[in-house]
Amino acid sequence: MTRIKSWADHPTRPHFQPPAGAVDAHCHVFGPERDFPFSAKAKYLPEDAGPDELFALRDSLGLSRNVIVQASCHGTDNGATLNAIAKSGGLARGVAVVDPEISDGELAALHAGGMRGVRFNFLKRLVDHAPKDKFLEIAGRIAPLGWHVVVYFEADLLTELTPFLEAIPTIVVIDHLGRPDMSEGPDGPEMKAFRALMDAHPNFWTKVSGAERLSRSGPPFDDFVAAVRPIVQRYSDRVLWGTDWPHPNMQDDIPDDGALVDLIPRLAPTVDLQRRLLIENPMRLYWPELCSTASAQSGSLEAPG
Ligand code: 0GY
Repeated sequence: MTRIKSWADHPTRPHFQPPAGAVDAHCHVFGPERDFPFSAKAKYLPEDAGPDELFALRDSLGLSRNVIVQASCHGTDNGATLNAIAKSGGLARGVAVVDPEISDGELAALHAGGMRGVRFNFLKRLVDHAPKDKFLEIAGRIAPLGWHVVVYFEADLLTELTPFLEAIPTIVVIDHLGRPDMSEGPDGPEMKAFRALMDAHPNFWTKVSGAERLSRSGPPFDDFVAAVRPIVQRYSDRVLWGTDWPHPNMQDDIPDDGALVDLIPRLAPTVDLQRRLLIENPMRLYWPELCSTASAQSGSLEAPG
């Protein structure tokens, strides 16, 4: 397999200045392969995109923290993600992918290493198996740690997966809005079905990310903005935003990360919405110890530590 380079070396500097403390709540690291080889089951082989590059991007975009999601090319060996978290000086946390047979001791070690969630991936092009019964067992075991579940699926699976999602006892974060078809506008059938799911389940959150994957119209992603701005408004206390750097698997139309940051004020047009999306919501989920009880309810934060 040829190794894929899926990110731009010199993204533009965004015009939008994120508020101090803004969190990129969906990004990945790849390798470095010499220290953290890719899984034998990987469906794509990326070039190295390690913590140094991730943190340089964070700084150049004006962001403050990262939530690093274990990428499928590393399977259930979370070493590369843990390495990046360890190098972040407290400015990164993570979402793990775990084997159903993982021991309690290994889960505790992941927690100590900064993991705060597990990801269940249902994309057939990325994983061979997605055993719902095993996933529910894992969900039951991570709940006492205060973790949540991140799920990645495409819109054609939404109906079939709903009973499974409803059985998860934690917050459920849906990656990239469950990948709806946006070509029919904000009220297309898949957007409507997604909103109905969010309406019915107050413990479901979503990431308003992936414009570069979901948009049919391409930059400046007007169709994505039209479909997603109402989502940010309606579920303002349970939305997250992320770059998705280094954009796994993308080979054509590699996005400009600066342009993705410039989508933020179009998705979240007020300072209050931007603060929830970029700071309060991700901090509650990933750095709850920095949010006091009273302020977690009112939405304000302790000084970052
Ligand atoms: C994403 C999307 C993708 C890949 C992965 O773990 C992964 O490999 O998540 C994808 O190919 O759609 O959010 O990173």
